[in-house]
Amino acid sequence: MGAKGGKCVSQILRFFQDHEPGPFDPKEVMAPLPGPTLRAKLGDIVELTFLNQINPQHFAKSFVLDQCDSTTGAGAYPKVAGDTMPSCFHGSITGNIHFHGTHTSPISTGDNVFLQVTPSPNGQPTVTAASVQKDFDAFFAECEEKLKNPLEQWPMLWKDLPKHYTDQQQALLPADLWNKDKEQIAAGKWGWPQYYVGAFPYCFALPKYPDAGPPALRMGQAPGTHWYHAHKHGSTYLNVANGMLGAFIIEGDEYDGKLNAFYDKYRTNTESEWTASSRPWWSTNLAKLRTSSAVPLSPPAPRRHSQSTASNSRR
Ligand SMILES: [Cu+2]
Repeated sequence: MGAKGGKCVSQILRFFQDHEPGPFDPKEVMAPLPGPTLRAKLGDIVELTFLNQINPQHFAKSFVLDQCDSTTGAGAYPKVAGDTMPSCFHGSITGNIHFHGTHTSPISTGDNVFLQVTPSPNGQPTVTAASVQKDFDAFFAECEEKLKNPLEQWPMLWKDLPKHYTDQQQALLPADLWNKDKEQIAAGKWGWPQYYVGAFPYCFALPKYPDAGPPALRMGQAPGTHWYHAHKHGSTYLNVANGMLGAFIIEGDEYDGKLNAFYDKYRTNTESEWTASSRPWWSTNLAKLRTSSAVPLSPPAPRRHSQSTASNSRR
């Protein structure tokens, strides 16, 4: 995250174990884990690759346009609950990210809660981090250039995204979804396509208000402990209740700057690893605790459906 420093590592964000409605063993259903903590500084440009690697074949009735998600069998949703469109869970195998507390654009690749990133079709994650990396690297590089001016709004048009990626999206999207995207594309800068398959590149600035000189901005990003969560309308509750959220810490220069200046003495690199000679007493004790603990501190392995950043469920 950010134009400089910081190294991203992959991690299982969450999983959800489905079960048919009716009796089930609660021991079989483990508590979901929240997502990774994101950390950035004022003035940074946030670049995130959002992946949806759900197998849609496990949730065949979870994404039919303008219809409630449904399950079969006794106690089936939505019949037993009596829910009807639009007041029901719908589109729960699609996802997006909403960034709470960000002073940023609510459209295009910013804090856009209208996006619906669907899984790759046919049960195979054909759109992967590797398959989009080249396109997204090029996009992020251009985004960093454009957003150097904090008043710039970019991207605004479908053609601002890499052509290889948009061609692939057009080929993969089912006709009903692509037709909706086409209407938005035709609206030019007043529209932004809603539907994607497999992956979406988030890129937006955390604008820093200049203390001195003529202000280009009238407001800027506030430092703080913010948060993010999945915000697909129709399944936000389901997503968030299952752990699709995390902390988003945005550091400022003043308070955080002073703390960083102090702790940097103990850090060997930007990953916050401690030097052996100057390791604080509590980090040594933490290492002991980790090795002697009877309860594993690492999260349990996902059991049936794992994915990077999206939700699915039957109930
Ligand atoms: Cu929210």
